[in-house]
Amino acid sequence: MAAIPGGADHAHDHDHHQPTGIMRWVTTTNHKDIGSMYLWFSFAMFLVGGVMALVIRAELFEPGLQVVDPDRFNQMTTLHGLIMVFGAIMPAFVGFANWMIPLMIGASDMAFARMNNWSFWLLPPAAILLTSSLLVPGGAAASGWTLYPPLTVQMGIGMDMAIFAVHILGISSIMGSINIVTTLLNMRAPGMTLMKMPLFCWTWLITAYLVIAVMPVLAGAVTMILTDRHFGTSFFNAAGGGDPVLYQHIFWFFGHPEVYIIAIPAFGVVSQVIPAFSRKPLFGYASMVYATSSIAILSFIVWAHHMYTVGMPVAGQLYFMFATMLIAIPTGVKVFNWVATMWRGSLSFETPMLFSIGFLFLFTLGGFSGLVLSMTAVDIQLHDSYYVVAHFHYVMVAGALFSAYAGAYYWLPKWTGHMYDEKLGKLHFWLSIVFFNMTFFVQHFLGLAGMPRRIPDYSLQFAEFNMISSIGAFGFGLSQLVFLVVVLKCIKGGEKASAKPWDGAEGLEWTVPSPAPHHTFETPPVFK
Ligand code: CU1
Repeated sequence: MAAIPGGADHAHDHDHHQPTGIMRWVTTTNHKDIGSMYLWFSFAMFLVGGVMALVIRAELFEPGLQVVDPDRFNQMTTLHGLIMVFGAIMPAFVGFANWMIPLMIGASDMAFARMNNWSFWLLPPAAILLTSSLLVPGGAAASGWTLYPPLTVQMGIGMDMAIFAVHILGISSIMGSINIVTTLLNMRAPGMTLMKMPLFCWTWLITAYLVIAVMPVLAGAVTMILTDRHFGTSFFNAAGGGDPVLYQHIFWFFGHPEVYIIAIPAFGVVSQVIPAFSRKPLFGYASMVYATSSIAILSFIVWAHHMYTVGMPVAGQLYFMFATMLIAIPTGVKVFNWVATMWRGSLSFETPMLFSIGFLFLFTLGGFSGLVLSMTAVDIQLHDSYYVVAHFHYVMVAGALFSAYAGAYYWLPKWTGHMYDEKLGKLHFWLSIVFFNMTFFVQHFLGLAGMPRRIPDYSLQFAEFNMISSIGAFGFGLSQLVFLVVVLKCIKGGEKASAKPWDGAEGLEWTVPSPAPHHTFETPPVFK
């Protein structure tokens, strides 16, 4: 091989000195290694957050207090939310981004390969900090994942640990997003214009901007809680001239775009999978890009639909109601495009397609219950009820988790070189979709009947639906172990995957030479 200083040979030379064993993973700058670590980490966190959900559902299996005391119960709801949002879903999609973006655009790696390593390795300490706060005096934050003051100004040291963990997790996702933006804008193969990028790349470009815009807002909000707690400020303390409602405004200015930080990469995955299993190109590519961008922009101007009950002026309520309803338009465009992609396609229903169609049905259902909640008059009745819990689990689980599964099954042959066990994959899908609906569909009825969220006990009238929901939750939790079996089996062996295992409209990432020419920013191109 001809010697190109700082070029391909540099990488080649490097191979001889590469650390092995655990040090390989600690020091790696390879986007595939880092992608795999993100995915494994997020699955581990998914199981930890899942166990907490099962503690919650065990307590709610029947009326009365049986499993945990109310304080522990509240700590479970808080950590379940924080872990699932920041530890499971977001890192999962950053894992997909790391694995697939360089392959999709023909880049050799992410732009900042070492920062990529750092972004990942910030996550385990943050996760340990957050979960170990259960062990300190007073226990973990018991405020719910939204960390509303004045409650959070008064809690014990577990709250400080949660704040610090949120800071670290935020830094990690900001660095990951800077890496993604830089990679997508600077390292595309010649000829790949922005409007030729696979849609997954587009969705991550938009998501990364959202992350960079709103994670610092959350960091600001929790830092203000921190200074209210320890440094004598009164941002959120009415006695000192502050206002607890201010926190809600700042938090939800982050929190609503956060919903789309979770959902938009999921849209991207589904937009890769549905065309492949329809043997057709994606319908309405340009409209997908514009719709996704519109959703992202609108997500900044609807935040107070989470706070209709704080006593805002009617004009404010009306504004936030109509602005929220506007989001249904670009979302409708996307759903229409996915359906039109399937229309008259040569469909097949392997596991990735099943999860994508499951996503399509159930995410749309979650969108409609969101539309119900967007109406101020209705929301004032349903605020802080199980209807809200049902709504956002349709968005988070059937939306984000199902599409993550769609992507994982779709790309497992690319990642491992083996086909996964299709029978087990389908079993995983059907168990998931049945138990998911058993868990969460009935929660709509609980909410409509007036059952409040974040409460460990309830009156007898809610008993039946809670029992159904809890059985569903345990079924759902156990079903996820099928996925673990599928992945381990697939890594260990199985039928060899061909270059185009789905025999259809797979994207560029399946055929691109890998690794591509060496041109990350950290080994600058040499001028000849
Ligand atoms: Cu929102």
